[in-house]
Amino acid sequence: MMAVITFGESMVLMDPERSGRLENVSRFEKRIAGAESNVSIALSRLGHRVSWISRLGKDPFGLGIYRGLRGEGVDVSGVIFDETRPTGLYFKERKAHGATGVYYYRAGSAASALTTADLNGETWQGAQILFVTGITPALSESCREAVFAAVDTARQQGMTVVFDPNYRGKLWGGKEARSVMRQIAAKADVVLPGVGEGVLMTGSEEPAAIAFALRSLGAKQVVVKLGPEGAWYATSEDEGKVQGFSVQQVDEVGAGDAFAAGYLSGMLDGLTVAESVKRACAMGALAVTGTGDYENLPDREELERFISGASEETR
Ligand code: KDG
Repeated sequence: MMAVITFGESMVLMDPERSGRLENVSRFEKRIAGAESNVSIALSRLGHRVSWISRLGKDPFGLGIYRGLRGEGVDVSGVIFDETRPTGLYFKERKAHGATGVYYYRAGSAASALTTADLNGETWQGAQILFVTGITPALSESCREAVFAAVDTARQQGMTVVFDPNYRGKLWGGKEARSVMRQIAAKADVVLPGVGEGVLMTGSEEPAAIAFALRSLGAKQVVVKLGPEGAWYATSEDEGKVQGFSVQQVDEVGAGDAFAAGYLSGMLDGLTVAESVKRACAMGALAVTGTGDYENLPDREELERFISGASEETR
C-alpha cells in the first residue's frame, strides 16, 4: 500500500549549461522537473512508498519522465499517456547574480487536461497522506476541480492532507491565487508556505502571525519556510523556530519540494513536529547544493549523515 499519493504536472526541464541571459545560451541539459514529482522522488529515495499520478504527452519527453520516475522507485501506475496533448516544457535561466528564472511552455499540456476521474480516488484506501500544491489549480479548470475533489476524497478516507502553496506568479494572478490557496489551506491538515506565500495568503508578514492566520483558517499544522534561516512551525500544542543548515547554494529551485518531502518523511516515521521540520530543513539544504530539481537529493543514510554532521568515507 502506498504511504503517499500525489498528482500534478511534470515537465521536461531544459537546464542551461552556463549562467547568463537565455538568448545567449546555446547548450542545455535535459532533465525532469515538477514539484509533485520532485517530492515523490525525494520520498522514494528515503524509502517511502509514493504514487505520482499525472497525464503525460505520448511523446519522447513524456516517456522519459515516466521512465525516470519509475527508475526512482515512484509508483507510476496511475499515469495516463495523452494521445493529443504534449508534455510540458520549461527552461531555467541562471542569472549572473545567482537567482534562477523560469520560462514555461506548458499551456495546453497533457497534464493541464488532468481530471478528477483520472485520480481514481476510490483506490487510495489505506494511504496515509495526500500531498497537493498550489501549482495544479493554476493549470486549468479541470485541474483545479481535481485538487478540491482529491482533498475531499482524502479527508473522507481519513488521510492527512498536506498542502504546499507553491505560488507561481507566471501561472496566475495573486488575487485569484490567494482566494484558491486559502480555500485549500482551510481544508488541509498541514500547510507549508514560504514567507512570500504566507504574506499573499494572510496579509501578515511575521512567520508566527502567518502561521496563526493559517491555523485560524483550519490548518492544524503550519510550517513557514525561512530559506537558509530554517523554519517556523506552529500546532495547537507547540510552536517554535528550527535553525536551518548552512550550505553553499548553487540552485534554489527544488528546495521547497525537498523540504516538503523531508517533512512528510518525518510524519511517516512518527517524528515530532520539530524533528520533522529539522529533517525538512536538511533536505532543503541538500537540494540547493547542486543543479537540477532533485538530482542532489540524498538517500536515508546520506541524510542522516548530513544531519549528524558526520563526514562521508568516500574512498
Ligand atoms: O519546485 C520546483 C518546481 O517549481 C519546478 O520543478 C517546476 O513544477 C514546476 C513548476 O510548476 O514551477
